[in-house]
Amino acid sequence: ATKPTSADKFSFGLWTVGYNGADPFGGPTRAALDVVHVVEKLTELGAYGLTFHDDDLFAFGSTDAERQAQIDRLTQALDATGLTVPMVTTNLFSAPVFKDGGFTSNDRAVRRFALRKVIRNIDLAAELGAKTFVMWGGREGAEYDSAKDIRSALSRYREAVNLLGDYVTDKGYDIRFAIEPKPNEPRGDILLPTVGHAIAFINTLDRPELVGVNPEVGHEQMAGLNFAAGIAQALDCGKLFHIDLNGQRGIKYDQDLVFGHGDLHNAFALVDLLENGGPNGGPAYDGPRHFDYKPSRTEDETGVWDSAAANMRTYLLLKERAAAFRADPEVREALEAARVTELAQPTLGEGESYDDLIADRAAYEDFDPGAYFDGKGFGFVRLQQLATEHLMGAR
Ligand code: GLT
Ligand code: MN
Ligand code: MN
Ligand code: MN
Repeated sequence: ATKPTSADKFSFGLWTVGYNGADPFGGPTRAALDVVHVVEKLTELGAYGLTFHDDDLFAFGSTDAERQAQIDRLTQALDATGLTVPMVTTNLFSAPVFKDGGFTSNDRAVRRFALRKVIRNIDLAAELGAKTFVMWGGREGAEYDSAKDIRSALSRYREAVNLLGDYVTDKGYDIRFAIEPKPNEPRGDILLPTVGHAIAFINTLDRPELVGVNPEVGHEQMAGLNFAAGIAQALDCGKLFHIDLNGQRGIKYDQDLVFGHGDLHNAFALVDLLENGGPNGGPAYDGPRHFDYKPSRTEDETGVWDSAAANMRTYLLLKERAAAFRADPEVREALEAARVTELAQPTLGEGESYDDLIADRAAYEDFDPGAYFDGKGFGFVRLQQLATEHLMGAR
């Protein structure tokens, strides 16, 4: 079951496999890929979806005719292959005009232009049947504290998302928004830097139900955070609308490695959570498994497709390993012994009040915290070793 099928809901950004290898230190190592070729290759490899920014499909500044010609070429390729477009996003970061942001540029004319660019692309997203519209605000931020009034910037961000929420509602579009956090790069500091910041912001919007998050593995790890734990919290508040899977090694520049080619333990925990963390042990998330990685700058086109396949194969291998972990009787016993399952039990009994708790001598007066813990470890290390052995295929 490590051969991807459309039921696995794997999707890729056009900008991922399409990355030409340019970086701040050197030029491209690969030629641009045509969108029709990308649709064909992704279908052949077993993906179900392609996502894109407006500027990935038709160059910034295209005429209406050039834009439409590219949309038509994409639509024909989708019809021919059955590939879908589950998500669309707008590029508010590549053109020089966005160097100080789109929704939160200090320059009001830029903010008005950014909104128009997004609205136009939302219309396209609706036309193509995309259900999610991602907002990655990579240029929404600053290098200098004196340069940006953060509270005004957040007000303008809120104004933008509220307006777009009104727009999709009035148009009757079946589209929800997913904000993608990132702590830095390209800006020195980016607004809404982590999943937690984004969720707190979403709760201040006019239509919070329309907006969730699109967390990226590497972005949370750049902030030193535990990605799987952040995803668990996003699920806890019903905000996991989309997900960007990739790999990152530690707190440094955004590496966008293949999924699993970074913190493999956390990738295992993540797949286990997504696939087995639901209320009855089933999937906790049923949206696209979207890969936002970059084929390394050292690779040729064969390496591009090898790396695309590697993302999906790693996900499916981890899914198999997580199922084996959950099914192992020794793991079940270790989970019990470590009281992992006991955490699901409410701390107070059914109908018990704080008065009842205060009256319960066993909870306090007769509870001896010293004697209680003495000699009784939790056994978390044994459990983690079992997880590690399953991850390694040793059990
Ligand atoms: C850009 C960024 C990604 C975002 C994309 C969506 S664009 O490549 O680095 O993390 O998901 O705008
Ligand atoms: Mn990234
Ligand atoms: Mn990225
Ligand atoms: Mn991303």
